[in-house]
Amino acid sequence: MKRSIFLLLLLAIRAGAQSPLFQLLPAKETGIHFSNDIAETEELNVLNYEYFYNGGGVAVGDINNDGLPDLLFTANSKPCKLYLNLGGMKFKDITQAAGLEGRPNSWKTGVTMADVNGDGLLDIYICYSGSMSRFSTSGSPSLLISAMSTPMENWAR
Ligand SMILES: [Ca+2]
Ligand SMILES: [Ca+2]
Repeated sequence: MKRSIFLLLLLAIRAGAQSPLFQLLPAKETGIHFSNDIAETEELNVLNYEYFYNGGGVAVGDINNDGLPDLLFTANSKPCKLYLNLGGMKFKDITQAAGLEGRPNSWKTGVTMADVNGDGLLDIYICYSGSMSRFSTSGSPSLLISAMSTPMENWAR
């Protein structure tokens, strides 16, 4: 009896080890082209700017209430990217249509989606780091309340 339980356990462990939980999908299949590339310079680096390695982020939320989770990526110094989930692991870049590139010349440290004002629509909260006055202007976190109340169906076209 002990031997058969041991064999069953061994088979279960082995079977689990052979099937990965996640599979990497290429960007050309998903439509998601995003990378948080950070370029150090003599002026802009962690010695001169303590938030240099803080940031970038991803928020998941159903911004058009179609039951499919949509994705918003923030990069430290590059524009944000908002992707509408088309289903079947296919996404459409709707960043420009949504006007969510983020502030130019700013340092983004994260993003989240939540219904902050309780109107039943997701709100997007993009966080900017402290002052980068030596490099550019920055400001307080951005809260886009009910930005999704604008016609999302137009963005999906
Ligand atoms: Ca959706
Ligand atoms: Ca809301």
